[in-house]
Amino acid sequence: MSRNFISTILLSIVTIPAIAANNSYPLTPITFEKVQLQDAFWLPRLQTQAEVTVPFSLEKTEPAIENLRRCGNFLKGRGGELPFTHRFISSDLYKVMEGAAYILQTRRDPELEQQLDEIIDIIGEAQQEDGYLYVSHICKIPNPGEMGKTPYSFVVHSHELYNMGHMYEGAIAYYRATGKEKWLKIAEKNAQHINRVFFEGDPNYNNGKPVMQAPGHQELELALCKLYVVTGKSLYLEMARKFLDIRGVTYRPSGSGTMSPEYAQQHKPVREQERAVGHAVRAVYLYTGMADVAVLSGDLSYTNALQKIWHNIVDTKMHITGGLGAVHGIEGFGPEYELPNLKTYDETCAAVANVFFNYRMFLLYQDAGYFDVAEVSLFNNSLAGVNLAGNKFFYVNPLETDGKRKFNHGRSGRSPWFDCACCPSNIARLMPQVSGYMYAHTDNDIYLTLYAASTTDIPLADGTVKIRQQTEYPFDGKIALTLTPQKTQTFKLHLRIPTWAGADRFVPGDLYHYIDGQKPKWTLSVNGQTVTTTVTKGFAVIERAWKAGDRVQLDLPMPVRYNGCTEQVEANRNRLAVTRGPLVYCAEEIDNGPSPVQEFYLDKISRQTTVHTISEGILQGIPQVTIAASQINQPVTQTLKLVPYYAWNNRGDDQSMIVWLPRNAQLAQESLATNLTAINQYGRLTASHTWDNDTVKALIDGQIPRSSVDNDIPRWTSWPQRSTPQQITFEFNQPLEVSSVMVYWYDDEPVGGGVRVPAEWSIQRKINGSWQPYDKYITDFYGTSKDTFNMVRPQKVITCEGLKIIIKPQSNMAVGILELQIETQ
Ligand code: FUB
Ligand code: ZN
Repeated sequence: MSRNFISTILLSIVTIPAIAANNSYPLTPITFEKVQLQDAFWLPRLQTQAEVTVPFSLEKTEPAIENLRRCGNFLKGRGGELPFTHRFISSDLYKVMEGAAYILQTRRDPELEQQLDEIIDIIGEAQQEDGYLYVSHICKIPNPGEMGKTPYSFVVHSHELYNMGHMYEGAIAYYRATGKEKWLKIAEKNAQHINRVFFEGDPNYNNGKPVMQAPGHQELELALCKLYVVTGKSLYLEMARKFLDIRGVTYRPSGSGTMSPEYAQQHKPVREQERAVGHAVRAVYLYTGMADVAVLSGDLSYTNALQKIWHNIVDTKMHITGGLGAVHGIEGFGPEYELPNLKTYDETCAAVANVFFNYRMFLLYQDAGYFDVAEVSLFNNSLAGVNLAGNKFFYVNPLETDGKRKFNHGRSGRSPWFDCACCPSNIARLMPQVSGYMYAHTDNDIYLTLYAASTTDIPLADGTVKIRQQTEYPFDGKIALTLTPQKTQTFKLHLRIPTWAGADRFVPGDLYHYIDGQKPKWTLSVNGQTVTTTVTKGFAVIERAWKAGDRVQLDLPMPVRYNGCTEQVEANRNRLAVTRGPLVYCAEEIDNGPSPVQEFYLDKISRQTTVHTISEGILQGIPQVTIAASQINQPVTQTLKLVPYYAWNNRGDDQSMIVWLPRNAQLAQESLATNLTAINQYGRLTASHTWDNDTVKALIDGQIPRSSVDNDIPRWTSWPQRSTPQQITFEFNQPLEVSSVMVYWYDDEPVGGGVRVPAEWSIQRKINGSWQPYDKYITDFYGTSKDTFNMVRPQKVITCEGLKIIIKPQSNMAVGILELQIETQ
């Protein structure tokens, strides 16, 4: 951390007591619906959001609607099918509805509004009289598993409270968009029920004793804060506070993996936490909620912990893309400096949460350093979560791939949806909010944070100031402003000078630093006159009597920069990453092939970089960077083309990609070897039965199917055995550390055959000579989706001597597999 930043943090601490006085963030954002975008970066994405992502996502969440419908039918005694088992599918629907409501806040769309009204009616019918709303328990579905046997009996994993948090956020957004109260009332009824059950005691739950346990998956805390703000009812803020204060106090799991005390941040009372641990989304939602409660309640005792945790993240646990939660097994934070590239997890939701958390920290401390982290996370990891067309998503966001690894829950590219669809639904609600991150103010200060061509009105104490901003940010750093106060008016204009625009680093924290020695100088002028000003808390501040038509020009040069990483991160030793402005760049095979991009290395750093705007195709309008690079087995220097990380994987899935480029040939050679080594060291492979025309070896022949009815590649099937359970058994040559199993089912329904995806399946693993349950990761499924790999990860990586796939066919059908991949550490 640079000295500057530490001192600004200390300064911020001094300014905090102001919050206690009025219990709101010291900075008030201009909310997204009050900012009119004219820009070429966000505006098209928001259009795609409204026209593709939200309608598409509403369609994809139809099963969640159906489950709520069945629940309503059950409650009204109408009979019908029971809901299918899922702990939190309704949360995905609520998040998509939240995104839809934000769209309704910016433009009228009677059809969308009606669609939402219909879903809200269904939600209303699925709520019990007492306010409880959790489909599976209301309908008493058999085998509730991790939901616990009865309501609130397994709060650490049931997601009952997580679902409701997302419902409140959706309800509030819809209320703000339409003024209609129905959904908000459903939310309030639920919140009051939760208060009774958790803090007072309700005879119908937990034998009448208050449950007094914090949500296993945080979210409710921050949602209760929003409910408090919109309704003004202090009960909700008190509840949020109580949930924070009992965390790690009234209940602490004592197992390992998803039952470890750290997994859901229950290892210590929240004020005593100092490091980011456990499941990343849970953690960062918690920190976001803590910031809200601290501010709204005026109790700043949470902020000490937040600052320490923030440093722990940016100094040791954040990828250069702003990605958090590098470790697969727990979808979470690993030890300090464990930041792999190829095998990182970096769930899209965690990056989105990183934006939410850092934006709150910025509003609290008015320090641009926090905003800089939010910006990097937004432009890089978060945006990479969705394709440019708006209908395919990354759950997992690696910083390198060989094009073959099925890292994204069974795919080597983005997926149209997931059984666990938290990430697409988070994208659906994040995007429409982005213009709300552009301007903030106090009575006498205007803050410009995320630059974008836009206009807005800022209400200061002495009158409203109209601002017109012209820029091509983030592709160009020239920002031109025209200010029109109602009358000549004195105020301070704060312009963010991002960390990336300085000489030493791309993003706050100790992990990454520029290594190219460039010292670009930003400039600032008012009405054509250069202004020299100091930077305070990351902002250039101009205070003067502003009059209508005053022009401000900020020029943030955007040279191509080379970044090194602290030596403690093993994966980045002797490697460089290229950035430009707030964007991280990566090399993709499609621009540099036919060889994998792992062949390139940067033994010399050339200043001769070029930037040119791509003129056609899906990446049209995006600046491509070209640098000089060496290539294995090539005697002369080559050029390497790079595109922004957020735009990768828009031109085909099976392409290699790399962010951290090796600095020498040996390292390039080694990464190539690691990436391309076959992961199949399977040993002996047998099946309970194989049809004469098929072969069990097809499972591991490396031929990736084009679809589940791909009849052009070898397969294994149990034909003609119909309805008979089957087993596939691997006996490894030596014990392997298995980190996932992926199955691509064969299904010949389209051609009238008798093989179908199974009714169900499971895995066992062999440890010390005996077959034991695989103990799958808590939010993974034994999927039976067609046309994709179905990936199931273990709760934690365990060395085993073999694996058994146990398959139960559908009635009167055989089963088949086209390809099976076992990923090892
Ligand atoms: O548990 C709900 C969501 O599913 C989490 O936030 C994600 O990490 C995924 O596990
Ligand atoms: Zn997610």
